[in-house]
Amino acid sequence: MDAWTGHDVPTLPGDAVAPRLFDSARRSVAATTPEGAATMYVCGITPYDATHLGHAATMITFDLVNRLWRDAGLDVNYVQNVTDIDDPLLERAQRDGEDWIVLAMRETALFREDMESLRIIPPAHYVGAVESIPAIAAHVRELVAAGQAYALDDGTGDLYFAISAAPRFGYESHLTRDEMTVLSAERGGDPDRAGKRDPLDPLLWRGARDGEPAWEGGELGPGRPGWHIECATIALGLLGDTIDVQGGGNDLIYPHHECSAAHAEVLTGDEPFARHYVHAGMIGLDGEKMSKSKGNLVFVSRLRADGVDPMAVRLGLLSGHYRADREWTDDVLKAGQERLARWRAAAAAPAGPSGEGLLAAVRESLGNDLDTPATLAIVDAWCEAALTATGDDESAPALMSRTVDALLGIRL
Ligand code: 5CA
Ligand code: ZN
Repeated sequence: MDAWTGHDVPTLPGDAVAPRLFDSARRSVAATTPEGAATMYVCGITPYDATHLGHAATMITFDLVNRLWRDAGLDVNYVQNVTDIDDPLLERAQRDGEDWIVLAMRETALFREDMESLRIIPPAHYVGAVESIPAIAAHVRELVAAGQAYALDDGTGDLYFAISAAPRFGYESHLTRDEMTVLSAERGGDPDRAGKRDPLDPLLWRGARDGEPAWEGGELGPGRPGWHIECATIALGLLGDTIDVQGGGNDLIYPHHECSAAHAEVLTGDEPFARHYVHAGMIGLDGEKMSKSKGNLVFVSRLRADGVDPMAVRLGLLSGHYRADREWTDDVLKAGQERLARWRAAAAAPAGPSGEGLLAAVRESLGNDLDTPATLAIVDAWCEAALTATGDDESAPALMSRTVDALLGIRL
């Protein structure tokens, strides 16, 4: 499907290196080391409601990775999916008496607008689950043929992946089986379902049910794809066997990213699915994770309709570290608005401290696992100096403006 429209990204003088990022599998920060083009797959929305600030924060996180790789002179092949068929979408459509396709199309269109307003560089490939069904079904057939997947014998036509086929299962999330069982039940899995070989085995293909959409699966029979195989198939098809970064929020560490990696690694003969599993913290409101199912949401589109500058929203979200679970409050937004105004004023100053010095410091702090709180403090200090007529680099305000545009996505 179509992505959104991008903006020009300024190029910056001097050299930069690829960022160091925390990897959930290693449990430490490590340099990203793309060979040729850098490849990134980010888990996108399930379009049954509007984009909230949690989605925005996660998309901004991976937008920074994209920007830092480009600044380091790398080509970036970025893929994002849209889970445009899954249980939550069908449930919401049913609740509201709406056609699920209309719902998905409307919310995806709104997401595109929100992403554009937040100056997120669009992915090279924006891919829906529905359009990927033939490729997903082919992968499921391969897994069945290899004995790595099995059908339940309850007549439903539901097929499961045998996690016993994935020797490294668990390497990404490092959870105990008990923890996995709890999370699996909370996040779309069905550990209690009778007839599975292992309670943690994830669904690969759901046999057709009355009143639910279904697609031809060849020997699988009609049905629709499971969630984890969707992302494994889209990533493998467009990015190859091993990607540099598999990204998403930390609510996807288990089961989604563990199971996607297991599917992919079994399909490719054990090539590691990702060199880095990178996870953004959860944005909360009133002490709870912002989520469509809880309904405690602040929508990007609502803020835009209220006349809030998306750059202030972006600065608000960047003021916390991407890995931290953190709260969105009115004060976070207010601080973002004030900072934006200060930065704009400073960019219009006649001179300031060294622009090259600022650029080097920003590259250094962002390259260090996207340390945006430190980066914002560095830019704040430069602005303070420029506004109090400290420093005589007349080219610095223009370079400061290009720097925050290119690396932070903040257009002054
Ligand atoms: N379609 C699947 C991924 S394949 C999905 O999780 N969709 S979603 O709409 O629930 O979330 C879209 C992206 O936003 C995911 O990367 C998810 O991890 C992230 N996300 C969801 N809620 C939050 C939140 N409160 N804070 C930060 N990120 C969030
Ligand atoms: Zn995903």
